[in-house]
Amino acid sequence: MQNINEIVNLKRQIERYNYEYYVLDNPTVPDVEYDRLFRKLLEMEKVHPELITSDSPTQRVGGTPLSEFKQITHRSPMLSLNNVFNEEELIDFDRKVREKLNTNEPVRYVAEPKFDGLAISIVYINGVFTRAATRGDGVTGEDVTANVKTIKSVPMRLMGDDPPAYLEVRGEVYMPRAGFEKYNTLLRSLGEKPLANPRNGAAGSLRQLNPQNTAARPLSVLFYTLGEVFGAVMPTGHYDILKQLRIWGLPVSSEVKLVKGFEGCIE
Ligand code: IWH
Repeated sequence: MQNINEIVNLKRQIERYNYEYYVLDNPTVPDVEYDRLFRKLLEMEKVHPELITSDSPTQRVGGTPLSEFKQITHRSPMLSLNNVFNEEELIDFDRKVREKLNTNEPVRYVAEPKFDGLAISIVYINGVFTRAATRGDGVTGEDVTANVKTIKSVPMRLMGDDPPAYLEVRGEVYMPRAGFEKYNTLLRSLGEKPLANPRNGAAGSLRQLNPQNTAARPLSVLFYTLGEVFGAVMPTGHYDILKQLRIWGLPVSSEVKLVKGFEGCIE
């Protein structure tokens, strides 16, 4: 009983430190203290293997190599975005939006960056990380659960007391520049072929059948939209949805702004 409580508290503490370090980019303890707690958890789980849960921070790199990826059909298709390349096309887009909304008022838009990585869908059931799939062709993707688990900025459990029964979030797995350069320096020193660019780096990293390989790559994630949600009342506006994702501890870009009309978009 005492052990259960201690393990539960250790797991929470370590995931909180992960969140501060990888999501907030603002650690509150020295690395050696984090390391000490992690080793303590490993030790306790070795003595009490029956207390190991799938969302334990020690289980992020547990997986044995797969022989292939399972296919997963998305509950709703993962569509791609349309582009505009100049002001005229943007004004045209805005006009169509206002026609559909039957309004002459300026529309409130959310301006945000588009990330160059790999689109991913993650399902949390009762707040626990359960499954991750690539976008694939938009209808069917690959089950990359074990690989995505190794990305430390992906929470294994949502924050807060009342998570949805079923939550699908969608975002982009990407390789930050600094990590990309560092990883290529390592590859070159080993006499291996460097990654062509960060996007290929991210895609190749998620396609590893051995999660240990994925764990060694510098990957990060930013969430930008919802898939299907059951058992929760979600905000209706996109901006408020992003705020809710942040409250759950999911990494969302901070370069997101509510703007007014096409002029706001251009600005
Ligand atoms: C020995 N790090 O991954 C060691 N400070 O809250 C342990 C941990 C880390 C390094 C070296 C670089 C990095 C630190 C924290 C949390 C997670 C994590 C922290």
